[in-house]
Amino acid sequence: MKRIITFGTFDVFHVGHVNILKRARDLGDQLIVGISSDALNYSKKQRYPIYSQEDRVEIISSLRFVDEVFIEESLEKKLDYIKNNQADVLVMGDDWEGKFDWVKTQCDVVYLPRTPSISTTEIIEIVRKIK
Ligand code: C2G
Repeated sequence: MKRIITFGTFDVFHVGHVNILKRARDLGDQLIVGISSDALNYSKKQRYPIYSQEDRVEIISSLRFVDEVFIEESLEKKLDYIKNNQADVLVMGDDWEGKFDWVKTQCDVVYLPRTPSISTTEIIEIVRKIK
């Protein structure tokens, strides 16, 4: 049984999110997703997500290729989350390339290419321009 773990905010859920979660799940048997809390998101990006953490948890846990979800409170706790969830592989998009190599003592780390031309930020900008 190979357990895959990944992390993200997954705000304004879009196809780039689907693609990384599906590809992550395909690397093993079970997919566990750490969803950034509203507070963590604020500390990283100086804005709160559009969707609350409760709604983001609801959306991600409804996906058939996701087995378990939990709230990620801090980037520094990554090693604890990996240990507690008995994960064998950490998967992240390649915008995080190299950033989590420090957990390689505990599990494999794989960075997957991002889906081009789509992001939450871009969607928010497009919607803002619509009158
Ligand atoms: N992603 C992707 N393609 C896109 C957009 C996002 O593959 N076009 C991936 C990102 O690389 C990431 C995941 O989708 O692996 C979630 O993206 P975000 O919600 O932007 O996550 P982020 O805020 O970067 O949080 O502990 C790490 C953080 O929680 C990651």
